[in-house]
Amino acid sequence: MTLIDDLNQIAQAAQADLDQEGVDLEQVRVAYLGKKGKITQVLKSMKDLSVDEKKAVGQVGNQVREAIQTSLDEKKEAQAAAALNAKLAAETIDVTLPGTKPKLGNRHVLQQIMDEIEGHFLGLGYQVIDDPVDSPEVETDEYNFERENLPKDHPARDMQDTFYITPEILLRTQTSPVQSRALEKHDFSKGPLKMIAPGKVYRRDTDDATHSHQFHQVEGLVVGKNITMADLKGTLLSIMQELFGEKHQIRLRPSYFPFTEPSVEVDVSWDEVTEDTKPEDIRWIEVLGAGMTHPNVLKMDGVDPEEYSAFAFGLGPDRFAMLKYGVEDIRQFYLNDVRFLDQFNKRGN
Ligand code: FA5
Repeated sequence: MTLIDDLNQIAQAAQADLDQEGVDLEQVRVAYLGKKGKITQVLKSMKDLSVDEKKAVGQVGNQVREAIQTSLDEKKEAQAAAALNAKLAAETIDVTLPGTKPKLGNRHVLQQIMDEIEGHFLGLGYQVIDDPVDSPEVETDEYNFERENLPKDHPARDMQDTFYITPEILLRTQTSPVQSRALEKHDFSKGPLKMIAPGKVYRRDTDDATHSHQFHQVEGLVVGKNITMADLKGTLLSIMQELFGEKHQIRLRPSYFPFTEPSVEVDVSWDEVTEDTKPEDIRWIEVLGAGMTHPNVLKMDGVDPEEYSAFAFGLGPDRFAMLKYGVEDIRQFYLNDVRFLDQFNKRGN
């Protein structure tokens, strides 16, 4: 067998190797074309041949080398293309599959109630004060208590103990201080003051099913000429019927707040009240405090009580939400449990 036959056999063997599935191209290259590869070995044994024979064998050797190299290159390209195709096939997107719906945020149930209250009072021509400058949660003792007719030694302060930052600066216990802040800025030559102030308040109450150390209030204040208790009652009836339904009634009971005189506690009927309902059958639930603003408070805010009168109220949206939706524990509103909050998702997403 001649060296040329050897070379042709090597060419066939290389091709056979390259045709194998999943062949390692680098291994084939080293085995056939490498320094110690099969072609080099054949060419090394040429030394005993004549010059013409050497030329002929050398030529075939080069041809075989080139043929193997070309096959290797082709195979390399084919392998790369196959790898790319496999990757593309694996990454195919099935556009007919249902998409993943992004979860949209939703207004908190307490915010929903406050927005409802706000909407009602905006309709009655009230201004809404809820910015941190005119309705700050960090208040002074003066605005939170003293201007509300609660001097430092007043026993009624016990009902609203709070978190103090300094002896004079505290977290507000009620939205009532916004009354004084609004009155200071109000220009009566432009008409009466009608405002509500929704916001967060804080008390050193121990958390339980009906108390939270941080909760919400919506303050209301109307100051003008000839404002009477009848205006207060009509206003409160309108907001209660907005929140609980047209057929619900309210009841005013005498109460005490240092900043109103007379003061009332307001109950709303749990069930609808019709002409046939007997008064003794109505179940009443206490929902807010209100009253005619004390002359001292008006005086401290620079308003002449001989000329102007006023009513004020402070309601708790947390308790409203509990009543409206039958929530038995106020703490549910503050746990941030999405399963609970989703029940009030009006968008249904
Ligand atoms: C006040 O805070 C008065 N400033 C209300 C007021 C304003 C009266 C203007 C007259 C004129 P009171 O402490 O009762 O009052 O609180 C008002 C409402 O806040 C309560 O009816 C209740 O709904 C809610 N509330 C009070 N304490 C808590 C608490 N710890 N957790 C949740 N809600 C509370």
